[in-house]
Amino acid sequence: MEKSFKRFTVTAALPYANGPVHIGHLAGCYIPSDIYVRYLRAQGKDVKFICGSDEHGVAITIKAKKEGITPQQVIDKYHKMMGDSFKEFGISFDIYARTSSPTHHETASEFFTNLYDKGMFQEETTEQYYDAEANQFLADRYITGTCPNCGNESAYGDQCEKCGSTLNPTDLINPKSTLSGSVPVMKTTKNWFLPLDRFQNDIEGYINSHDEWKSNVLGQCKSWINQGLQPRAMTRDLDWGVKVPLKDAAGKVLYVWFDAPIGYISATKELTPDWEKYWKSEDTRLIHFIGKDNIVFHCIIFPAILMAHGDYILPDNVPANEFLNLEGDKISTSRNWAVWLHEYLLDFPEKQDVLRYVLCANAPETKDNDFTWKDFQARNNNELVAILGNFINRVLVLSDKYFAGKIMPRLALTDYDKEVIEELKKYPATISNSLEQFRFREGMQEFMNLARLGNKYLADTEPWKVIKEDEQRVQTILNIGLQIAANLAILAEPFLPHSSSKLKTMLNLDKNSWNDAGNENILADAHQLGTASLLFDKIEDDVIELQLQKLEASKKENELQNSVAEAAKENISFDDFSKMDIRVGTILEAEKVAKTKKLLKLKIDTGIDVRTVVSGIAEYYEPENIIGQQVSILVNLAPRDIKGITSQGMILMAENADGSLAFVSPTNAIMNGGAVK
Ligand code: B3M
Ligand code: ZN
Repeated sequence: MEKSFKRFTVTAALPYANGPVHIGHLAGCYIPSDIYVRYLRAQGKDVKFICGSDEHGVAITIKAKKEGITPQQVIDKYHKMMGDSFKEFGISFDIYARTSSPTHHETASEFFTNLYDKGMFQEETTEQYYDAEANQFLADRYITGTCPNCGNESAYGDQCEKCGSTLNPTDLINPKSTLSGSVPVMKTTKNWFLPLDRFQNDIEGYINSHDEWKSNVLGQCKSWINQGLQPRAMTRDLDWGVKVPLKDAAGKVLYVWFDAPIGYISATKELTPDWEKYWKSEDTRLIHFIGKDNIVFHCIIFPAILMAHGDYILPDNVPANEFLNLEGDKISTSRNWAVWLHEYLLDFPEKQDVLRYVLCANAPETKDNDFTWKDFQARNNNELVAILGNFINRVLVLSDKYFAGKIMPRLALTDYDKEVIEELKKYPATISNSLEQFRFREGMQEFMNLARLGNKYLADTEPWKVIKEDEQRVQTILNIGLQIAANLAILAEPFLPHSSSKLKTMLNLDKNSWNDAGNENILADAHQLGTASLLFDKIEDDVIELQLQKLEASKKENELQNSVAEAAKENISFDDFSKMDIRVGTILEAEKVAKTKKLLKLKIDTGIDVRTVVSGIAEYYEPENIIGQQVSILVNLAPRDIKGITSQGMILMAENADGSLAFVSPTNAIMNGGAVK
């Protein structure tokens, strides 16, 4: 039985304020939620779209330590950055709040106190991992180790991001402190646990009553339930977060996954005095959009917290997406392997809809997917430009040319015209059907099919030829073409909001309701169109090349930062060392060794003599650029024959992470023959 709802509360996961927004966030959560909300609004539904920054938890304090600034500075920096880029991109939150706000601290505290007063928590003194060097308990991301379920060696103390399982620090194999790298010790501490085991039946009943949920979501929930729910600590020994509102709880804060989902509620409070009906009324439909790593927190832990409270409705659906990769590699903030939204907006101003289109067309709805710049270019050029943009442009330009941009009445209809009109009428319902089921790729595909229909209609009817003998027929053709364009303008809004409003301006159309679409009479006879302009333009190869180079550079940078030096060799005596006679010399001549790729033949002034050395550096230095360069040379290496040349000595080279080589040269000019010791 379909329940009918009076209003909607739609949330998008609160991103940690520890880095900018990237395309993985957009594809996983923010684009689908925004499409859905825009679709609801277009139907005149009462909806609140809630988001904000998640500003607590170890993710923030770790970032602060890394950047050498305070946690407050971290959240201020990234909260603003994320809020601004979401806005410019066109994610239409009704509020973008933050969990450091007083309203949130109060709301989360009250929630905890409410559960505490009801006796919902178990107070337990347990042994927790402690970093004796850093003097700190190691919660959540302060501890890493091997996941007992999948063997991932960098699982966190609260979660394995690889297999999605939720962990306790004591589950980790070979635990290690991320603060000092040391092996942690055990120390006793008191915390408050939510006995999830007591909710086993209720949660099971709840999940089982939602067999309409996406299968990736149900799969994770069921595996959790089957393992048996375990008590979970809702407090932490940390100093960053919402203070535990109890007397004997100094130095303790609420677990970030206790307070963060309550952030949806406090944000709604900040948005409207009417907030309660969006959270406590059975005729409100609560929907959480998230990425797959957040599934258990939204489908099991948060619902258990809401059940424990008792006054709140439960999530009615949690349409989680899988992950998006980038050029075949996992997106990673710490490795700087991402396309950052704020950078995209600088590099591609006015192209918000192109990214929305590509990320929706490629959304990881049922499995992980890959974003590539080549695909971005192809979808822009072959789909947005060639199909949608081309159709709109043709129909508008022809109308302008033949009828001065006026809608002419339809006259006699052919069977083909009637067929096309019948087709046209089906689109809103078809697209709705996909969107209601959270199948956004499919919905957008259908939308594009309507543009294809328009293109085909023009190609088949050829108004540019017919005009020569039958102007009345062209009136009809362009009328139908323009009605298709008007339908596209309305139906585009959830998917491509910027283009939708541009197109509405071109058509001089002020209809916004979804229900206005699906008919052939949107534009009345004699309606005057606005001026045509291009909806999309072609993206050239050099633009894509630049983005690829940017990624390549960040990959290199990373390799350098993350590569570990080889272990030291065995000790040697000073005597061993002093057997090597290393001198400073100057390169006098350099030339490529014929028929080799790597070798240069160098003439070096060693101060002792001028000698020839063959060196494998041709991939790193052009011969003409190194004349006059001072280098270090081992002069007492026995001469060797290389490609028929006698090489007398060896130039010392330093090796980089990627295997590339660079001279070891003095920083000041040194006399030739000066000893290196
Ligand atoms: N901040 C996790 C994340 O960004 C977390 C989501 C909270 S939603 C209430 O992946
Ligand atoms: Zn795992």
